[in-house]
Amino acid sequence: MSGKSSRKVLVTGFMPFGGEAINPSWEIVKALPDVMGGARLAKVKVPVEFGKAIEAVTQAIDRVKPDMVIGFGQAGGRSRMSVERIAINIDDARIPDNAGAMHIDQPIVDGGAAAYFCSVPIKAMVAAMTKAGVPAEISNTAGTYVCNHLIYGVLHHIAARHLAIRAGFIHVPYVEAQ
Ligand code: PCA
Repeated sequence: MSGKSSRKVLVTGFMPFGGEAINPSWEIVKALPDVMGGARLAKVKVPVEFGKAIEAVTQAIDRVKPDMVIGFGQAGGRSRMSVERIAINIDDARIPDNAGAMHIDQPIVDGGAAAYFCSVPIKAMVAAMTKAGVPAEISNTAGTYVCNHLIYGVLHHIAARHLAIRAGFIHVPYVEAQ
């Protein structure tokens, strides 16, 4: 397989957490076709665990060598698709992760940048979703739990290695079943 001209997008969704039976972020990713808009999609189901989440996705980045990474995560309290602008270098959990770890006021990367901006066109993404009839908004915080942790870790991995990869993240509301 040469795959020379075909772009690759790594899409990620999370496992259920916090006592839920499903995570809509993975339901979305699972439902996506393997080829979309001329790009080949590679999918990763990410554990809701500090550390392991970053490992799962950065290992997939090194294996797949995508042009773009788009992560999805559940944000129960939100009513629209939230396109995240930024990830900050802090874990401050309200509930333990799926391995029982509870990070409080803990940097994700010691001595790392305070924050990284997502490198996808967030306003164009919101406009495209809105035009398609999907309620969407820009979000200026991805929280301080495993989603922010993952975005920060991925953007740090890309920056530290000077990779030509754009990365973004979308928080999605609960589905009706929840
Ligand atoms: N949402 C959580 C972690 C996993 C998920 O789907 C969050 O917003 O941090």
